[in-house]
Amino acid sequence: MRELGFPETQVLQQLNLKLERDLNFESGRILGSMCTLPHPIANKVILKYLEKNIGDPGLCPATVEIEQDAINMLGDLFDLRPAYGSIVTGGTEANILAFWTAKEMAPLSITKPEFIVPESMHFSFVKAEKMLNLKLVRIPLNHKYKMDEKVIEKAITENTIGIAAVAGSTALGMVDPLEEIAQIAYKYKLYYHIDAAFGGYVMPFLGNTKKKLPQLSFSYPGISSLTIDPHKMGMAPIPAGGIIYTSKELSQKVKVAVHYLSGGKAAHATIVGTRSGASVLAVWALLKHLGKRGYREIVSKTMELTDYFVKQISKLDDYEILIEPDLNVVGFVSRKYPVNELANIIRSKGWAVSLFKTHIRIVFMPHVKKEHIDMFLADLKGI
Ligand code: 0PR
Repeated sequence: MRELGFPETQVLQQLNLKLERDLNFESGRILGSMCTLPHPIANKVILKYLEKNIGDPGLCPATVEIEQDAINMLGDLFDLRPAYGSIVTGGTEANILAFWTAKEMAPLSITKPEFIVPESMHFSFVKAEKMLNLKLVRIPLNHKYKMDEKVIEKAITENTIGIAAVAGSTALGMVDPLEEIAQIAYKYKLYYHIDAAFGGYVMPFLGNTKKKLPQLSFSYPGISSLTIDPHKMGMAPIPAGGIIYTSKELSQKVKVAVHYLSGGKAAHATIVGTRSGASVLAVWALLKHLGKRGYREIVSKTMELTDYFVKQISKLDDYEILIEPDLNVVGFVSRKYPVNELANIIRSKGWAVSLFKTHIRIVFMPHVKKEHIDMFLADLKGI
């Protein structure tokens, strides 16, 4: 580090120059990300309230109230009134919190806790497994890339403490049979967590599309918690995740008390300590500004583009989609090249796509437009 700093303009110029190599969403080249260009209102809110630390809640009681309001608006999307929880750093923190809560809820007699999870789980579950000393019991996916409830029931042992399902899987955006799994969780009195980090901001806004998806609703009994990420389809800047619990008791299970804060005594129910109040306010502002109609419009455009891509790629002899998508995520393969070779070729043409063992993943986020997809399809034809 230099003794004497550079002038501001020079530092900003240096950054500009250094960052030229990074991709940006506006280029339309990022086809494999679950994040997107944040909505302008969120950026304004973030800039204005950047200093707020909701980790010292007594300093910002109004922000605390607004967080509760945002959680209630999110809960309301899934028929949960009132809702409990926090705006956190992302899906990883939310999922870890859910597993931690489940562990705290489990009978003390269970010394080797097991959690039933889908093979399609996000790798944050593995982080939770390691941190919390759990054993994940992986349920293989059926031909629709979903968990089968009958297999789940067979996997339950005396050590099982919970079941997790996914609503919008990382690899293919598939939705597990949520209600059937809830029935099992209810029957065996198990904690049931739904990872809707991606699907949470999509499923309530699908409207009258022909997609026949399971209902994501707290109106049926059995659900304990839900991950829903504003920094994915919620249009919020990073970091913004959400954890929602069905009861106050669950939302307080991992609370740690703190006595000395400048705003007075508090209790943290999140993993991070110092926490962005601005992120919380941005999530609230987006929900208020976009409303259901605004999110419905965003989701309907991304779904239209998804359908367009599926139709167009099906016309190409050399390619095949893995499965008809549930949400705005599509997996495809080539008949000519193994999938990793195909990814290399696509990437060499300047497209950022995700590579899974079985397929290439495209996520039709709001920054992806038809002209980008047409260019992408043209490149695919040429391979
Ligand atoms: N649950 C699901 C179903 C997810 O897909 C993800 C992340 C998480 C939880 C964890 O969320 P955080 O990353 O917010 O902690 N899914 C994306 C993925 O793995 C994350 C991502 C986003 C990766 C943008 C790359 C990227 O460019 O694809």
